[in-house]
Order: sequence, then C-alpha cells, then structure tokens
Amino acid sequence: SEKAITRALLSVSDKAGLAELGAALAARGVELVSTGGTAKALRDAGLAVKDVSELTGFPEMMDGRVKTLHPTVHGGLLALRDNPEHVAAMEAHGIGAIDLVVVNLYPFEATVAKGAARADVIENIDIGGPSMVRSAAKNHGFVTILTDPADYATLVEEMDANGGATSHAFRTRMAGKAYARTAAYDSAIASWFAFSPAASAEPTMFPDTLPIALKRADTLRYGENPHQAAAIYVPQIVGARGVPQAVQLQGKELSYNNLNDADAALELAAEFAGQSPAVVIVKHANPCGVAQSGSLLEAWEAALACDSVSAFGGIVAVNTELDAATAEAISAIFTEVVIAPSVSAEAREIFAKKKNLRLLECGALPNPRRGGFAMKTIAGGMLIQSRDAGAVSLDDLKVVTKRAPTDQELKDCLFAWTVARHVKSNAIVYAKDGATAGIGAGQMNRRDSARIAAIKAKEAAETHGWSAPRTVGSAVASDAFFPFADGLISAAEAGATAVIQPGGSIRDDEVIAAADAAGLAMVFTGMRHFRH
Ligand code: 93A
Repeated sequence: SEKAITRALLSVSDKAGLAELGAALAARGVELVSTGGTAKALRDAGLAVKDVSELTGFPEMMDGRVKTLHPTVHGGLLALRDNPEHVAAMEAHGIGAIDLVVVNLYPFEATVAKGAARADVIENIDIGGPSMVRSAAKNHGFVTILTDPADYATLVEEMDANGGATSHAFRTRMAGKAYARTAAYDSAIASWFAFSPAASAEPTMFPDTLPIALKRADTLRYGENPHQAAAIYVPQIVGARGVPQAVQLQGKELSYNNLNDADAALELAAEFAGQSPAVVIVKHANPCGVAQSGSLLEAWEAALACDSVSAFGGIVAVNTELDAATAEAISAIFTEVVIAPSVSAEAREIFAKKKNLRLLECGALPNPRRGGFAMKTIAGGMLIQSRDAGAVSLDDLKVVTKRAPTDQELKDCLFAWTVARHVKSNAIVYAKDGATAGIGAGQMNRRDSARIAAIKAKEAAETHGWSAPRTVGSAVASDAFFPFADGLISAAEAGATAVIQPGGSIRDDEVIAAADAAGLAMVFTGMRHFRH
C-alpha cells in the first residue's frame, strides 16, 4: 500500500486556498515546510511551519532568487524511496524525504500582460519553483506535486480515501499537469524574448524553435464544418485588439466561420479608421460590398448595392459608431454578425428585435499596419511570415499611361486598391465614387476575376434597374500585375477608365499599350498584395 504523506513543502505565489489546505494537512499530521511569504501566510492562519532555511542551513538570499535551490530540498524530492543507495545517501547527508510539493510560480505571464518594465518581468522568471515542480513530478512514483489551487480539495479527498496517502493514478495525473505547466511557463518566457520589443532592441525575427504561448479563450461548437473540433486562442500580450477582444452585446454563440469572417470584415473596416463612415460586408471571408460615404446609412446602401445577393447572411463591419438609421437598414436583411467600434443605445434597441443576430462592440479598431506574424499549417509543417503591413501612398504611385488619372479616378483607384488587398487572390476590384462596383475573388487566373467582377456588376445593375453597371467609369484594382493584356482589356470592356496595379510583369509594355489604346489611365504601385 502507498505510504502516507508526512512532510509537505509549500511555496506559492498565489496564496488562494493556502490556509485551508495548510489546516487540512496539519489536521492529518503532515509537517509543513515553507518559503518566506508562504510560511508567513500559514503562520498568520495559526499553523506551525518550518522554514526552508532551517532545512537547508542557508538563509533565503539574493532577494529570494536562492531559496529552495539546495540538495536538501532536491534530494528530498528526487530520492527513490525503494533504492537502498538513495536511502543511504539521504541518511549520510541528513536529507529528509518530502512527500508532497505544493508550488505555483511567480506570475510571469500576468507581469508581462500588465505591461511591467523589463527588470520586473525578468525578476518574475521563477527558477526555484519550476525546479521543485520538475523534481517532484519526475519522482511521482513517491511524491505528489500540486501546481493548481483547483486541485487542493481533490488532494484532501485522495488522502482521506487512502489512509493519508495518494493513489499512483492521482500522482501521475498531477505530474503530467505539472510538466504542462512548466512547459507553458517556459514558452511564455521564450515568447517574450522572441517577440516582445521590451525584451531586446532587436527581437529575433524567426527563432530556431517557435515558442507559442497562446491562451485558450474559448472552445467553439465546431470548426469550419460540423465534423471538425475547434477552439480560439489569444496571445498573452498587452493591447491585442480584434474580434476575440470584442464584447458580444447580443445574439447566438459565435461560430468558427463567424469569427473568421468578422475578422476579415473588421480588418478591412480598420483601413478606414478616422476617415468618413465606411461599411464592409463579408461573405466566405471575402468582401462582397464596401463603401465610404458622408453618412453610415449611405455607405451601407452603397455597399449593399454592389452585390445584394451575396450580402444575404453576411458579416458587417463598420469604422465608426453604429447609429439607429443604419441599424434599421441592416436589420431589414438577414445578417449573421455586426461589428462596430461602438453601438448607440438606439441601435442596440433596434438589433434587440433580431435575437439571433450577433452584435459585437470592439472599441478601438486594430491597426492595419501593425507588425506581427501570419501562420498557416501545411502537411508536415507550418509557414510563418510577417503580416502584410506594407502600404503605398500617393507619392509612390507611378503614372505609366499617356493619360494621367483625374483626381476622382485617383481616389477611386486608392479605394479599390485598399479593398483588393483584402480580397483573396486573384483579386480584381472595380470601384466608383467610394464604393465597390464589382469584386472578383479567388480565381486561378486574373482575367476570370476581371470577368466575374464585371458579370456581378451587370447583375447588380439589372437588380436595381440602373441604366448601366457601375463598372462604367470606374477604377479597377488588381492585387498583382496583369501578366497579359487580356485581363486589362476585359476591365476596359466593362467600362473601367482607370487602373491601379503593382506592375512588374515582363509584358508591362503590352499591358501599357493596351491601356493607352483603350484611353485608360494607369498607375503602378510597385507593391503586390497576394492573399490566399
Ligand atoms: O527566485 S526563485 O526562482 N528561487 C527559488 O529558490 C525559489 N523557490 C521557490 N523562486 C523560488 N520559489 C518561488 O517562490 C515559488 O515558485 C513561489 O512562486 C514563490 C513563493 O515565495 P514566497 O513563499 O516567499 O511567497
């Protein structure tokens, strides 16, 4: 049968439940040994405690950096109780066995999360704690290790059910949990060194091994499809902004696809932060209507007009406070998710009638030019790249045609360009008067994207009874260069008068000649925005 616990070492930063546990152990005849703060908390609770320094013969020193790092402690944890040589060594060196270790670590993650100064973060790297956790967990054949106050009550139940001992199954489970904790703890430390600008002047761009310290924010009902399991994780950094940080004001639980689409919508709406009201409607992670106008309601109407068929069941993001008039108009069609920096009280009342609609308030919009990484798993590995934070300004644009764009064409070019970088490649976006007129996404050749966008614009004209599709007199953006003139020619046929594209094809001359022949004005950005 298992040996009853007779001596416990307690050393905890989080003192929650400590006094109760200490009392329960003392009542079961367990001797308590503790480090400074923990010993004080136990004594304050009226319990008898032995100081670790009494065991080691060394005082706690160097601001507590060296408290438990001593053979008396680690020998007492690691000795195999059924190994005569180990037992002899314990006797020879006056080492007493420690049967139970209760440790939780210096709050490194919380210290980083609150934005503490570098020195404070470093001081919160626990050394002695994880060492004891790992020693005790290794020797779980004999020693019980607890790293989570949530397990205190179970320990006492275990002891009562086993004559003061714990079961091997319990010790094994706690050992696994202990190593998961020290692994996550070291990941958080490595992440901070790798990615935090506070850690070093020059953060290591791509460390040899990737420390991923993400915290599960939620489990989701299912993934992209009902037979897939899913969860959402968030980084433990200060100031993370996006859909996971938004507050859900009403509606059904967010699904995996809702989160993915809401992110696509919000990232594009964020491009218009601080500008005139803008509305983005997303379906299947691609925008199907985007517009900017004098009022949010007008922007909504213009965005919806681009492709009202696709907008059914869409995800809507806006760049400013959501008002009552816009809420009323959005409520008129079936919408899955609406996300806004803020939502007025009247708008909330209007949405309240649509019980299922998920309404999110995100506060400040994410910075579209922020740094960070984009990751994608592939069979056998993972691709990681810096985010596409590149941007062009007016000064970077190079007019390559005989005709230069008019001011209005230039505005529409830049608007179309902003949308195009958020559309899956190959992306072709027609825009006119601050609204998308046709969007072609995700095709395997650029000409098809140009044609699909034009077809959709024609259908929108039929739906709305317009005399001509809004591609007539529009600007067209292409996320990457036109490899041949055909894509540009079909854009000209759809009525585009201005083109914005990166340039850089070996056939640029042909493409420029085709633009000149059709009387188009064209600018090169020199920057490509593939998105897959
Ligand atoms: O600074 S340490 O890395 N050096 C140690 O020897 C040591 N031993 C325990 N930190 C150490 N600890 C940690 O102290 C424990 O992991 C626990 O988080 C904390 C408890 O200190 P106190 O009992 O003084 O509140």
